[in-house]
Amino acid sequence: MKYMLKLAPLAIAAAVALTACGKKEEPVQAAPAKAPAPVAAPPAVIKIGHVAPLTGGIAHLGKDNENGAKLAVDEINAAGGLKVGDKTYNLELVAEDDKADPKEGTLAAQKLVDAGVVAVVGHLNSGTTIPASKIYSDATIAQISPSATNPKYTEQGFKTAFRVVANDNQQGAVLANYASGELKAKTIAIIDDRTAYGQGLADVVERVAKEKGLKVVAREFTTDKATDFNAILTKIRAAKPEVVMYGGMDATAGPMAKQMKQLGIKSQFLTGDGVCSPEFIKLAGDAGEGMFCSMAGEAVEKLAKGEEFKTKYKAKFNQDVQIYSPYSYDAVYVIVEAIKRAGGPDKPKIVEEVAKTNLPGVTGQITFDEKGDIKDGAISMFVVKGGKLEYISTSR
Ligand code: ABU
Repeated sequence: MKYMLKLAPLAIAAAVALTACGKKEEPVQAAPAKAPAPVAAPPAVIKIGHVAPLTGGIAHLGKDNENGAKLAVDEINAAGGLKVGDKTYNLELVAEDDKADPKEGTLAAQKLVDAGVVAVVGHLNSGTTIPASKIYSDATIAQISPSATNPKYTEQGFKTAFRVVANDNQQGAVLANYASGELKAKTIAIIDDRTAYGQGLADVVERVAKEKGLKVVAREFTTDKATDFNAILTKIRAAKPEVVMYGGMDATAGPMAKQMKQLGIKSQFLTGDGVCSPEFIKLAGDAGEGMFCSMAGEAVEKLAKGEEFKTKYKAKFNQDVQIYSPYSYDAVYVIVEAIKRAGGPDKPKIVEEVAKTNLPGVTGQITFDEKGDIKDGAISMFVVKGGKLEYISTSR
């Protein structure tokens, strides 16, 4: 009886098969149970932060910086990821928008720290980079700005603060020397946008210009959100300067150049790196012709890997480099090489290793001094000619 009960389910299955198909079929044998195939663990992820203004008047520059970092991260992942010893990591770029606003900058920095990034590329503006640097310092996270040039950033004693561009002590001196030397000016008017960058750079230009014997015939200011400069430009026209220097960004310099032309101001327009972009030319139109501007680094097209970078960038993003994407690209590689030497994503060790960087980047050889400033920083001069930025010279 016990034996029959055991056979009963098999007999029923056979009968069902016969009824369904009209012919006798062999009962289906259950496959012997196999051990499940091992599932490959997903690769570990290392998060790198990027932060810049992605909204507002200079969002195009923030996106340019972010694109440079993204290009580096994507090419490392496409090549199989970051190999450290016997481990392989995928990189994830965690991008934040600081709106070019100091308060938003600290909020964005805290978000990146909370997200678990091991290092940060950013911020773009000196006005956000400086206040955010305390947050990264407290979290022992390496911060590499690809574009903030105000000297104060690396003068606070934070071991975590680095930049891959020259600073405004150097840039301001080059601009003042250019006004007095190449442009042979005896008088200069200076405008700034009251940001940490714009005002800081204008202050250095004013100091060095005076040392060179130039007469500062007007010192005016605006804001980084202004669109109408007629009141200050009218005062400047009355002072008849040979040169008008502006410490600010391309978003305001473009309309400023247009309004200078409308007011019949014939002075030579001279600006810093925040204006040295294709966007300035687009905004200023033919009023931008002849403007001289500086860049706080090498002219990328003059470097061995510069043209290759520009081609890769255009192919991926279908747009041209604005200013500092090659520098944010290099900043990612500085971090990646530091992670390798640190033996993994150990934040304090990464800080120590970033300080020891000696990397041949797209933007030149990258090493840092004891403050975190790039050693042997370069300032390049350009002029707008025929609707394009034309390289003039580089000084160190
Ligand atoms: N250096 C130009 C723009 C970024 C900044 O320093 O605010």
